[in-house]
Amino acid sequence: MAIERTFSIIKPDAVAKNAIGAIYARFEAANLKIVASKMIHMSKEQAEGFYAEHKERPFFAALVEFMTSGPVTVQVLEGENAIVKNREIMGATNPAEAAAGTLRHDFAESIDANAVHGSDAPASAAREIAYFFEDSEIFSR
Ligand code: RTP
Ligand code: MG
Repeated sequence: MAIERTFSIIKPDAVAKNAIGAIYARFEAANLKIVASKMIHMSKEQAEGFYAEHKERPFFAALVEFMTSGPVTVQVLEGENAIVKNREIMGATNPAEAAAGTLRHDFAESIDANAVHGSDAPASAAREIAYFFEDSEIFSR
């Protein structure tokens, strides 16, 4: 299996819960390496651009409002099968449906405030990494 990179966000709800370290520990326990990391507070324009694929969806305005409601951490995770592995660690979008032991089961409150984001495919991973990080900010190891 090839080494991949994926893009991850710890969303405002999980940052507010003081869960950054607990979530980073889950990534590391699954052999995903954090090769880039920073804390930001997204602007409305930044969040709208990031979620452009959802622009026509009924939840778009609420999603942008939530994602700009407080600081988040953005990170690049690297490892074997990183994109699918991270989605498994995260659990279902709706925490009520997320399996026990997943991040959304353990840290999320609702489908809106659902603790984490993770890229869903190689093309979106590449786009999302480039949206937040310069190549010089990523430290492959
Ligand atoms: P994410 O992009 O945040 O990793 O989550 P995802 O792939 O599991 O879900 P996606 O379909 O990409 O939706 C992005 C975010 O929009 C919110 N959402 N709300 N109310 C709703 O029906 C609804 N559906 C999606 C969620 O916060 C989801 O994470
Ligand atoms: Mg998504």
